[in-house]
Amino acid sequence: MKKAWWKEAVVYQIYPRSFMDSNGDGIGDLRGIISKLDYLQELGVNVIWLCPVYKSPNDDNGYDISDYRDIMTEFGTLADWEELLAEVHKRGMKLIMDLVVNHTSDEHPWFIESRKSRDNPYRDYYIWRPGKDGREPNNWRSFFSGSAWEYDETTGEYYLHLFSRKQPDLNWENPRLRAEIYEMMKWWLDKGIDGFRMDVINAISKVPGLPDAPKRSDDPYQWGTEYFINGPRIHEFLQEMKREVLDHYDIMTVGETPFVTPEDAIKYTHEETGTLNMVFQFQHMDVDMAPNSTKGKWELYPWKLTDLKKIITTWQKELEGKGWNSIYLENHDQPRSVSRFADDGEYRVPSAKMLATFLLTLQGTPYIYQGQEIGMTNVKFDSIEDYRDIETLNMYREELAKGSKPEEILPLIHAKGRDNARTPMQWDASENAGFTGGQPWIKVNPNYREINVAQALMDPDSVFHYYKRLIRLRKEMPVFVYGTYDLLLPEDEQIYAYTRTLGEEKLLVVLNFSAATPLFTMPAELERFSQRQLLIVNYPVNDEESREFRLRPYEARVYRF
Ligand code: ISL
Ligand code: CA
Repeated sequence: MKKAWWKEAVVYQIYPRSFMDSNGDGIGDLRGIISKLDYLQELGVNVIWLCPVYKSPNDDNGYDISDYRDIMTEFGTLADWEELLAEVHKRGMKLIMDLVVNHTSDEHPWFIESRKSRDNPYRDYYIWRPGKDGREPNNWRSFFSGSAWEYDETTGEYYLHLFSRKQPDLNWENPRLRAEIYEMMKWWLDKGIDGFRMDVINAISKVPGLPDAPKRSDDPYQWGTEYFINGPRIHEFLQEMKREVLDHYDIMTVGETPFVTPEDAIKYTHEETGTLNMVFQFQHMDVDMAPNSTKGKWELYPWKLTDLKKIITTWQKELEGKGWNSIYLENHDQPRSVSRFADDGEYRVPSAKMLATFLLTLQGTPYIYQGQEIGMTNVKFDSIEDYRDIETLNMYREELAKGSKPEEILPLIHAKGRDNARTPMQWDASENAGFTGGQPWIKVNPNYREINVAQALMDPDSVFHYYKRLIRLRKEMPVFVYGTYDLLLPEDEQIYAYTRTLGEEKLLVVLNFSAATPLFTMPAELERFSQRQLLIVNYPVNDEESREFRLRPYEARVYRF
């Protein structure tokens, strides 16, 4: 397997709006991030992925961009950003930027032009269609509820928006648009950034004709994913982008690619023929979604450890030696992993450490989302007034209109809402968690007095220090990065165990995903090793040498043979 710096890296994701506010306006900003770089350096991460910081009217918190070459007013200036980049590099870390090119804001100058007339030179930068029988051009549903089309009075046509109506989709069929995107990418790369995370990049090629989606429910609008996910020209577009832009820089690229299978992912990330270094797949994020659900993520479903194992193992084995995995358990769109996959109450600390062990011992590049390193949890606001996320608010309105009651919808938001990940970073026990001196744009999680960075730094047994130790181990031992993954105990509903093998070196990872105390027996195949050493564990141990032991709730151990 080829070595690469981006395979050995540990990435830390920053959602700037919620990270650190430097000027008391309640909104995180670039100077706030700069003030916390020493903290990230101490954690030991090598790469920072910055969610969008470009000019934006913030309909979707920066994923609706109105100027690709400037910084959002609330976050600071281009000069602040230049300083951030320099300070990141000074500490031996790298910076990757979010690239959102499936759509822009409707306030982007291209769209302002595009909507003016049917023969405007920018008309074809977006996807315009006449209505059909007095309705939308097709029945596609938007990811953020309702139709994916918006009628525009000026020209009497509709434009496509897979996300909010303030996020019109760009028309990648247009070579002039593509050339502009590549120029913009080079502009940032020439400033010295170290790569891109590419937002919904596998949605940029749509099936010509934009056919209606099959009717799978009573809803007037249906998921049309088969007509724009991994669309007909996607690999052609990415090959062109690679040739024009990516190949000319030593960078890392990660595509956000919902709905991909391992087979698709190999096409994107293949060592020889692929275009991206790795992709974010979503199959493990769907483990708690009802199968064949027409409601998508909002239909809750009790997940099983054996299902999670199947998904992860398939990805580990299928990509082995061909492509490369990205490993994540949470991000700005997902609930907190400790609340979702383990226990955020009594066993929060061992749970968060167990999940850290999982994240950092799989084959692939691990991504830590801000706050994960201190075991931040989901939040349960009692009122919809306290929520900010457009996806959540649109779903709430749509469900109310269908007749659901608030007390039926709120539990779904508590479990799956994106704001779970967007409450402010908890820095200390002072008011508003030390995030801001003013009114935060979204309320802090009330548990900040117990769960915060100041506490975590002081306590040698904290989740933070555990992450730090794991990151160091991963840096010291190539088997963590390059070792082959092999699953043990495929049928066990409590214990997730696997080995990693590189030449003569072997790791054994044992994770208890339950509050019970199951018995673990060392696999016979490991008995031929004369020596073993416990590298890291999330509880005090005195049975290091035993062949058989009971795991405590959410216990995690990594042995080296
Ligand atoms: O957030 C989701 C589920 O709650 C996903 O369906 C998400 O919309 C999808 O993965 C695309 O996400 C990305 O693009 C969106 C933006 O809202 C997300 O924050 C971003 O990660 C539109 O730009
Ligand atoms: Ca601010």
